Amino acid sequence: MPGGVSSPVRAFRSVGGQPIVFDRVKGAYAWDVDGNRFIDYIGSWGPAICGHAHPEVIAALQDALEKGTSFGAPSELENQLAEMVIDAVPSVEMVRFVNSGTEACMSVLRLMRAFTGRDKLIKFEGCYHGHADMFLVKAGSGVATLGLPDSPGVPRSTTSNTLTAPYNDLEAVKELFAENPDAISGVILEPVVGNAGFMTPEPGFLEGLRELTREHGALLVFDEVMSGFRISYGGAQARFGVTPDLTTMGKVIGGGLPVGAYGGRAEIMEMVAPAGPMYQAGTLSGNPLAMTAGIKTLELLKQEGTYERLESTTERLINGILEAAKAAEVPITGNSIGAMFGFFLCEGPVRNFEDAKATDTELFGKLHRAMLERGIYLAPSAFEAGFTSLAHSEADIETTLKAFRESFAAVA
Ligand code: KE4
Repeated sequence: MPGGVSSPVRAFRSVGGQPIVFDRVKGAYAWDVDGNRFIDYIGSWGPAICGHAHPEVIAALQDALEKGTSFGAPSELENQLAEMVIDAVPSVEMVRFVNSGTEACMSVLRLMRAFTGRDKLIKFEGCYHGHADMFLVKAGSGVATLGLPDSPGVPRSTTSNTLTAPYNDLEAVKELFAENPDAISGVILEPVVGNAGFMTPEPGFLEGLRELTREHGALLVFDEVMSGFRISYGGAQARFGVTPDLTTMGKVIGGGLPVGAYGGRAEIMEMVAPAGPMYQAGTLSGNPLAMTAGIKTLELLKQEGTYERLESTTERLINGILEAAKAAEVPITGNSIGAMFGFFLCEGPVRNFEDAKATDTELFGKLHRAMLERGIYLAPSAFEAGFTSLAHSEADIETTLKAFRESFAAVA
């Protein structure tokens, strides 16, 4: 396998050392093939928000397995999960399930273009919307991690319609609209960024984009593949009170099985085949196992007090990390929202991807290895976020913060 992995960021290229090969996961923990246990702050990059292999999710899957693994036909399950997503996410009146966040984002771009009849789109530097060609322009996540100048194999003709602006920069977006009158189908962004490291929207940024897109007859699209059901049960859009026209989702809504989804205003979604002419299809879309895991996961998340608990766990963690770095006089800036957190090893503030690049990636690599040695598994890149779950206990957080204190002292 290229690089020995199924996805680039797992190869530890930017932090050095050999990747850990997992044998099994449970709750907040992962065990490698040698039996070493780690407290896991990646959680499969988002899906494991209830804790890995939650007993109720596993039990529901066991029951579903008895009834087969794939129908290739409508099932009640996909309707049930669709209703839960529609009830939870303010912008979603209608939803289509696919098999990954990449598929959700490439489909939503086709829909943006079909609905407006316009070809251009605006994305933000450092944001990652999966690996479809049109989005591989100044992308985040693994593209940033590996320091790739985007990617070979992507024809100029494919990305010539992709315009980019710095995150949190409304003026830059205004200029793009002025330079491209009636040509921009919409603006897509991570409303809370987890792929350039962790960045939050400045007050007024999301609201400003909502106004600008409306003014120019363009669509506002929130890519909530990572933030969905993690920032709050209704995602970042519910938390910040800004409702986009379309939303992409993934990760959490599949409870760890392959899933993606895109949804939004019925008037727009009615264009999707077979209701409308915009084609998009998938053999395993809406498959009963992913739907079952997603339904059970959302049922667990919907319970009273879930997000308060996730928020307080994550705040304790990030505040402890900042204190540990300061005690070792290591420059750091960071914060958290909901069950997502992140930090940059630089003075900060980090408002956009340019600022994020000031982070000391070499020092991050040393910190990452020092934490691994102490049994703590962090994202193997300075340009990713951290993920907590309902399974991370107070004791786990204390163990983690002790490891950070020792590691910062060791690498300072
Ligand atoms: P997938 O195709 O990987 O399911 O989703 C793509 C995607 C789209 N949008 C956002 C906001 C995302 O965070 C992602 C995927 N996130 C990365 C983590 N940085 C997945 C991890 C990986 O690539 O291995």
